[in-house]
Amino acid sequence: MQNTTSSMQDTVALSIDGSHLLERLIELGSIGRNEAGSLTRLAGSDQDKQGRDRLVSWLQDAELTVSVDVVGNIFGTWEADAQRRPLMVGSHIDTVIDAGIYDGCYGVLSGLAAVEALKLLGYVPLRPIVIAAFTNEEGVRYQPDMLGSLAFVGGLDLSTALGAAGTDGTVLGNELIRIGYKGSQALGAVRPAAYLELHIEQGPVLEAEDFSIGAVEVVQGISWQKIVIDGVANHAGTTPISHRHDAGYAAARIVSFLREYAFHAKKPSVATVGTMQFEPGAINIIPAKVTFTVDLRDPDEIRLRDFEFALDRFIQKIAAEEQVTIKAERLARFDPVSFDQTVVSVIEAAAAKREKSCRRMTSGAGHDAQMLARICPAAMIFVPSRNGISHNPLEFTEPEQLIAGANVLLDSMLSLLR
Ligand code: HGY
Ligand code: MN
Ligand code: MN
Repeated sequence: MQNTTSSMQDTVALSIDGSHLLERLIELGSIGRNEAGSLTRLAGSDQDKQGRDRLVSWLQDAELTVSVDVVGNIFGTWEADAQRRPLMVGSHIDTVIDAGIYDGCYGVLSGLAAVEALKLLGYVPLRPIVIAAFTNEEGVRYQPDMLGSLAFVGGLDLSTALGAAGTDGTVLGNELIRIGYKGSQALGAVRPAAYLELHIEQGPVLEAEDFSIGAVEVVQGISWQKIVIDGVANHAGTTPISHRHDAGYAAARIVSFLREYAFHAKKPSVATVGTMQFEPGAINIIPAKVTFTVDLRDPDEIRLRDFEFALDRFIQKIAAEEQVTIKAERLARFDPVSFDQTVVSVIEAAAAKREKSCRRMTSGAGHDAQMLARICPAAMIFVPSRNGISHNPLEFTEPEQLIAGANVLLDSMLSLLR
């Protein structure tokens, strides 16, 4: 796509303002910290509002048109020929509990930095460019995860999205109203021509193999369930083992089954029990009820289904052995997603142009891009995570790696805009 300053782009080594990006990452990462200093900005929370407000002010400073849709997705649009579908660049700014500062925020702020770099150069886009921050990508307080982008692409109806029940008894729609982010823009009012998402890898691959950039071609499948085990409360001292209906024991058996199955299934199947509550929860009462979550992932849909089936069979076995009742409720289920090969190649070419080593890879984490891929060509750019750590305050990526990734995003955007 030619434009008034395309020749300039070819000659001037276009780059984002790296120090400004790093400053904003740190500033946004300072919003939502408790007195102990840990960072949590769960979707729809006061902390989420503070982060959203800060992002909106940055989008406005960049003279983008800010809009919010009915599930709270935030869009900053660089207006151009409205007859042409926009290029969308996005991610999320909600976080997990006790989070790092890069997950999601890095992609949104790098998209903004790329737009600012283009504006500074006098670039005149012939199609709109939209920076997006999607609601509740993490899925910690409300399920499913990627809820905002899923609703945006038409994968979740509005009432179900707004009616999502929080782990804390709240309802997403009410919280969005409370924090002032239940917008008026209809779902899917923006139909992107293509979507790019820059994100930290959150895993060990790029660092272990010494690559600067990941050109992501697949996001693995995700299966989230809530398991409720009902046993019988009884006295910890007087109840013979043979007389027990111990919900805690049954839960422990399921947790170890998941690890053994995933371990013997060989990589890349993974399983995680991240939350577990005991009731009534006393040292000397055999647990009457245990509620916990199961997160299964695999890039192969058949293997993921096999895992779900094996878990279901094991649950039935344990329920019969311990004489407890076990119910499973689906919280989220997304098949593996393959990204658009043209967009993946654009990312590889952009990395090569910057002389950054790049490898194609699968994402172990879920991302908004896997939802956008349902409605337009989409792909992701990864940068390394130190020690492969994420969803942890130790999450870290070297500044020069962050800046390299943002410049590859900028070049990929320009290629797609052409
Ligand atoms: O769970 C995930 O993969 C993402 O961080 N929401
Ligand atoms: Mn993320
Ligand atoms: Mn995350």
